[in-house]
This record gives sequence, structure tokens and C-alpha cells, in this order.
Amino acid sequence: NYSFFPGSPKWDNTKRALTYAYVSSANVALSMDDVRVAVQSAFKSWSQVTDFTFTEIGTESGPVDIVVGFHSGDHGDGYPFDGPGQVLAHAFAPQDGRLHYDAEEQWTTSPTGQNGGLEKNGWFGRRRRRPRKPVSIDLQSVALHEIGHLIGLGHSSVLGSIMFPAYGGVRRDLTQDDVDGIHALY
Ligand code: TQI
Ligand code: CA
Ligand code: ZN
Ligand code: ZN
Repeated sequence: NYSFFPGSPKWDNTKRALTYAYVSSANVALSMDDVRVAVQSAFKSWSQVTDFTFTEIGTESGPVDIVVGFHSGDHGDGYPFDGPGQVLAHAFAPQDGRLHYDAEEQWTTSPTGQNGGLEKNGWFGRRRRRPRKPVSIDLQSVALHEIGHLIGLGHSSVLGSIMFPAYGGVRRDLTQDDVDGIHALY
């Protein structure tokens, strides 16, 4: 089932219109426009099942609630990234708002074929040749998971849920367990 962080931290009841901005310390091959579209879609999925709205603003227009960015190696928050593979991204519990992507991963916003593709079963299906490392990782799927953390969800034991702690290939839709979890918190 779904879970929360210890003590169930959540965003204040007065904070439902959240703003976000991009601040990166590393570059990736993707265009920022593609990144924006993918991350925005992930935010939209969560806003459709909650009272939250997520609006991108520029950092110069004042304080933002959520800061999204790409970083590599030690980037100053005590949780250094580890190069290609393993840790893909991390996000902090409410009301911190930091969402960091490991810039050294093979990110994609339009996965095709292989385990990067949109096939139904992803890594959980009956695959004969299970790759050790994904060829490319779907930015939107990871964003959906990390935004779950940002708004207060821990990991779920439900296989196939967005908050299940294993990258299962492309998964861009919240499952009932994810929705139940966020509804139990807010
Ligand atoms: N990053 C871990 C994660 O997001 C970091 C992490 C571990 C974490 N424990 C946490 C973050 C507790 C917040 C709270 O789970 S990851 C997946 C998944 C990762 C993993 O790079 O391992 C996804 C990032 F679910 F596939 F395993 C995104 Cl979708
Ligand atoms: Ca990594
Ligand atoms: Zn970080
Ligand atoms: Zn997680």
C-alpha cells in the first residue's frame, strides 16, 4: 500500500497553488522545452486528482515553492548523484520542494522500443532478456514519482504503482493506489 514520510509532512492547507521554476547546475542533451512539457504533464496528472495547481514561473519573479533541476555528482545537498545508473533523481518531503535529476542519466522524453518504449508491461512483464541498465529513462515517469514525494507520498508496496520503488519502464498514469494515498493525506 501507499505510505507517507515519517510524521506525514504535508503542504499547509493554505498552499494549494504551488509555483515551480528550473534551476540547474548541469546540462543535459534534452532541450529545456521538451523537459518543460514532460514535467508539466507529470504535474498535471497530480493536479487532476488533488486541489493542487502547479504553475511554472521564472526565479526572478520571487520565491518559488518547487525548484526542479539537473545536477551531477556532489551538488551540495548531502545526497550526491552517482553517475549513470542507480539513483536517477530525488525529491525531498514537504515543504522542501527540491526535485533534482541526475544529469548523467540517459534521459528521454519520447521513449521508443526496448525497455524505454511504451509497451504495456515495462520491466515487470515476462521479458526474456532483461536489460541490466535502461537504455534511456523516461523523464516524465520519473517526474510523476518524484512529485509524489514532493507532495508527501512515500513508497508503495503495490507493484506497478507510480510510488513503487523500482523503475518499471514508462509509466505515465497514476494508479488507484497513488490516488488513494494522496487522498488519505489531503
Ligand atoms: N531515487 C529514489 C526515489 O525517488 C530516492 C529515494 C530513496 C527517495 N528513498 C526515498 C526519495 C524516499 C524520497 C523519499 O525513490 S531513484 C524510481 C523508481 C528513483 C527511483 O533514483 O532511485 C523512480 C527515482 F520508483 F522507479 F524506483 C524515480 Cl520512478
Ligand atoms: Ca545515477
Ligand atoms: Zn539533490
Ligand atoms: Zn521514490
